[in-house]
Amino acid sequence: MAMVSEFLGQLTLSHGGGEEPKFPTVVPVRDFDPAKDAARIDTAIKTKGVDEQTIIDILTRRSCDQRREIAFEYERVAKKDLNTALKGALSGPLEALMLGLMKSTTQYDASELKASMKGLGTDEETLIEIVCSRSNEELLEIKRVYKDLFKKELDKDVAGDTSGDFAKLLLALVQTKRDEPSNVIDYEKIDEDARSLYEAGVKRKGTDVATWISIMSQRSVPHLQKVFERYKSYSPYDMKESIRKEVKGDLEKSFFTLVECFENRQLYFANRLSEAMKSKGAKEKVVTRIMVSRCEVDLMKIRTEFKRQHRRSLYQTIAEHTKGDYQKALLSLCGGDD
Ligand SMILES: [Ca+2]
Repeated sequence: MAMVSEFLGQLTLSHGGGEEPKFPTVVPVRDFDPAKDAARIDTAIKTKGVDEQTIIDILTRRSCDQRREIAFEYERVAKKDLNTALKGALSGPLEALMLGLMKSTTQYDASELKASMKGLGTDEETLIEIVCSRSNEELLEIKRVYKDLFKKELDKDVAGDTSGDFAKLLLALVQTKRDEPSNVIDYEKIDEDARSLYEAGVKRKGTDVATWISIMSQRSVPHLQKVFERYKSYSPYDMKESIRKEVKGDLEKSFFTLVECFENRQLYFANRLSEAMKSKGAKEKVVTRIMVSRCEVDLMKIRTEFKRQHRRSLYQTIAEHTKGDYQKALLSLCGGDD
């Protein structure tokens, strides 16, 4: 009984109100039969050599809520947890991808953040990607789920794992103080922020990073888009060039990611996918993370940006740079060629 209520609780948690419109490639399947899916997965796992194709066909073509229902049915029939069974049956990047799919988008983001800070050292690249690319709403949810899952506050973990201005920027973002977009365009404020960004950076010796952080972590995205336009009337360098000139290392990467996402978040993900796949030995971690975390959010739009920017479709690029069952799973999440 405890299991049922926990399961229902999770189902309701995954529905937030008033969020941004979604452009998923993975949507609920019609005529859904979780018991049948669970039985097919059970057979696939028990098959000698494992029938990966069936597992991929089912789990990459069901919504997150449906995957949860399948997991529930599976546990009822097989008397074992589906995650554990998948871990035993699969390996390598396919295993990581499938286990990622068994989490909600928010749980997945929270777990990726946790993993990026676990143990000695920090995976700054992952930390920057998630903290700087997620919307205020997404970050609010991630913080809540992070605390739920790990019994710790996200900001405390971030503070413990980073330092200096880089830490200050990430913490300011994690505090989720960003204004909601307003219907009224405040031209005075746009001008004032543009001038402040210029005076705090390109205009002076050194950089007043605190001013950059406060503007970039507190203003709404549509406001900032106009600020960066206005910024060009003060500075000979645009905002991204100014970041390159003024700051270095993880701080530079973070500000750069932020501005890229303010301008066009789906293009940022498209470019990151392209880079990760072109890099030697395809950075599977990055590819998996973006495909799993965006397939029920905006992967359809990422596909459009990908094709526009790189002249090749995401589908063709995945087909070219990855292989085996992992490739089949990625192509299925991608959802089609463009
Ligand atoms: Ca300067």
